[in-house]
Amino acid sequence: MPDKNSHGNPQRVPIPSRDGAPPAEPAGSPRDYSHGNPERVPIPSRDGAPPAEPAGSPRGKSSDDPIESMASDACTPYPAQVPPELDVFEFDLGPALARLRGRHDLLIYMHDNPDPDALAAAFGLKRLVEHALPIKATLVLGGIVGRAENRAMVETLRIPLVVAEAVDPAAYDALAIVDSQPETGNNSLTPGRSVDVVIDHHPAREESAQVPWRDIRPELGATSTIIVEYLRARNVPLDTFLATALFYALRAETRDLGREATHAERVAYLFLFPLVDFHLLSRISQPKVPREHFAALDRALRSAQVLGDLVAVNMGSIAYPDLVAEVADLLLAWEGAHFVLCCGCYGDRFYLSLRTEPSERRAGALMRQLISSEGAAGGHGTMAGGRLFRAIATEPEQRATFDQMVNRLLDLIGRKSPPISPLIGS
Ligand SMILES: [Mn+2]
Repeated sequence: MPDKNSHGNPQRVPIPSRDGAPPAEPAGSPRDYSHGNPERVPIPSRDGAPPAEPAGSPRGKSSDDPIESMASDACTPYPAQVPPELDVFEFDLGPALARLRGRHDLLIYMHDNPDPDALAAAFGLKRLVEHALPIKATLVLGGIVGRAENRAMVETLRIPLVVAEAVDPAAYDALAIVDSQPETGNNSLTPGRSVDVVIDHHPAREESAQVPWRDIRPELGATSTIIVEYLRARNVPLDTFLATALFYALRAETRDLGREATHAERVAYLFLFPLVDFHLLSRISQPKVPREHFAALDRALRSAQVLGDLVAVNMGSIAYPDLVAEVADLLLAWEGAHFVLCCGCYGDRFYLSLRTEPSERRAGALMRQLISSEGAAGGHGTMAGGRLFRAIATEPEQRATFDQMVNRLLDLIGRKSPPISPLIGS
C-alpha cells in the first residue's frame, strides 16, 4: 500500500496573480499542485554566463576513428533556414483575431493536468493575442502539474498559471481552450459557457463546431505546432522562454519527433531551434525528483503484469495523475510490449493511460471503447488517457476496477486468456 503521506508537501509553487504582479505566496491556496517536491527549482538568472563550450569537442575535426567518421558521414546537414516551400500556413488568422477585438480579458484553458504541449500552446497563444490585440490573457490551471519535467518547465520558463479555483470565469469576456475541446470531460471549462477559441490536434468534436475561432488539426503531432505557425505568421518576437517551451513541447509530445510527428512538427522544430536555450532545456528534461518518485517507480515495476504482449500496471494510490502516463511511457520500452495499460488512483479518481507500439496505432479509439460512457477519454494513435467518473474509494474496489479494465482491453485487442507473469521477479 503506497504511503499516502509521501506527497503532502508544505512547499507550493507560487501562484501568479491575475494582473501579472509577481506571484503571491500561496498560503491557503485552494489547491496544492506541488505534490511532494520539497525543493523548489530555482528560477534561473537571465544574465548568467552562457554555458561553457564542452572541452574536447572540436566541431568539424576529421577523425581517424572509423566509427566516428562513419557517424559524421551519416549526418544530414542542418539547413540554415526553413525552405519557403515548407512554410505552408492554411488557417486565416486575421479574421480569427478580429473576432476578439473589443474584448479585454481572455481566459485560456488547457486540459486538466496539462502536459508540455498544452502548457506551451497556452503560453504561446497568450503571447500572440497580447501582441496582436489590446487584450490580457490568463492561463488557467485545472488539475495539477505533477510530472517533474512539467513542473520544471513551468518554473524554469516562468509560465504564469492561475489555479482554476482562484478564477471567476464570469469576470472574463473571452474564453479559449487549447489541446482539448469543450465537453471532453478532461478540462475545467464551465459547462454550457460558450467558448471563443479552440485550438487542438485531437479529433474534432461536435461541441466545437460552433466555436468562432476553431482550428482543429488532428493530422498534426502537437497543438504547439499550430501556435508556432501563428507566431510566425504574425512575426511575433519570441523570447527564449517561449521558444524553449514550444521546442520542449514538440520534443515531449512526439518523443523527439519519432512519434506521430509530421512535416509540420519538423518545420516548427527547425524554426525554434536557434532560439532555444539548451541549458534551460536540459534542466527541464533532466529534472531533480523527490525520493517518492523512485518509490513509485519501484512499486510500478513490481506490480507490472505481463499478459502476452500487454503490460498492465495497477499503481494503486498515486501522488499525481500523470504518473500513470509516465510509467506507461517507461514500460513501452520493454521489448515484449505492444500495449501498456497503467492505472492508478489520485484521491478517489481512477486514471488510466494506454500506450501502443506504432504498429498498433489505435490507442485513442481503444481508450474510448475501454471507458465508453463511464468516464472521459482522449488520445491519439499510440497514446491515450482517461479517467472514470465514478469515485473509487477503497483498495478492493480499485483492484476490481483495474481487473475489469484489463479484461476489457484484452477483449478489445483480441487476446484471449494470454499467459500471465510478473514483468520482473519470479
Ligand atoms: Mn497535445
